[in-house]
Amino acid sequence: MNRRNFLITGSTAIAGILAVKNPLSLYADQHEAHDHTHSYELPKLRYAYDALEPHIDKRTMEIHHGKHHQGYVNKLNAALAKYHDLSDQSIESLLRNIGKVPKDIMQTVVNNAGGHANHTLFWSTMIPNGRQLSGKVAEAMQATFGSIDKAKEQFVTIAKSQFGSGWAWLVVNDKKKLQIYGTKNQDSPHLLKHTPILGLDVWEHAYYLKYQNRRADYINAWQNVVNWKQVNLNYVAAMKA
Ligand code: MN3
Repeated sequence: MNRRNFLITGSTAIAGILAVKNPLSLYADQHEAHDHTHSYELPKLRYAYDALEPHIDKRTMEIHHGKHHQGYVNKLNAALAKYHDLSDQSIESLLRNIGKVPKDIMQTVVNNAGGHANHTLFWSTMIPNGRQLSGKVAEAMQATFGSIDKAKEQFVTIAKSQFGSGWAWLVVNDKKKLQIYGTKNQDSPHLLKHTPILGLDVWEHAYYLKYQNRRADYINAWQNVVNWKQVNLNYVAAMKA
């Protein structure tokens, strides 16, 4: 291609872009974007569905993220449809201010805003091959629980013994101290004004396809994909907040 042809091709391409971006279509884009700020969305994963294999299998990830998590997001948005202003805040803020949510949708918001926040944290604290535990959170775990091993053991015990559906959590509580506990269903630590920095989903939907009744095997396998680097970032952010 000679220079003259290139210039013609280039200006044709620019004309094409301008034709698409006419004022009407720009307005449509903005309008759509504006609507999106009033609803919650399923976050994209930072890794592929099969990236956590063999510890967490691809099919479980597809259904867990694409169906279960999407379901919480859809039900949350449906519940908030008639209380538009409530969704104009972060999911954490919605949960922390649960008292401001109207009674007729409160439990639906607890369940589905909880489901959305819990799973969003869950995906972000996993990564292929995992990351080493170090930094401020490691120091704090040692100081709070006696040793890293004791902290991990306590977390695993909570996860294994959670009866029925629920979560195990490592949180920064309202006194800025680390704490480990479990919650039922999708109850979020944010409801207590605690900041979860690591969560493990022990609902059967999180592991049944691969592990069936062997929850302990799932919990052990999950420990290979924990992104402790992210947990440390979460810890540092929670302590500053
Ligand atoms: Mn789940």
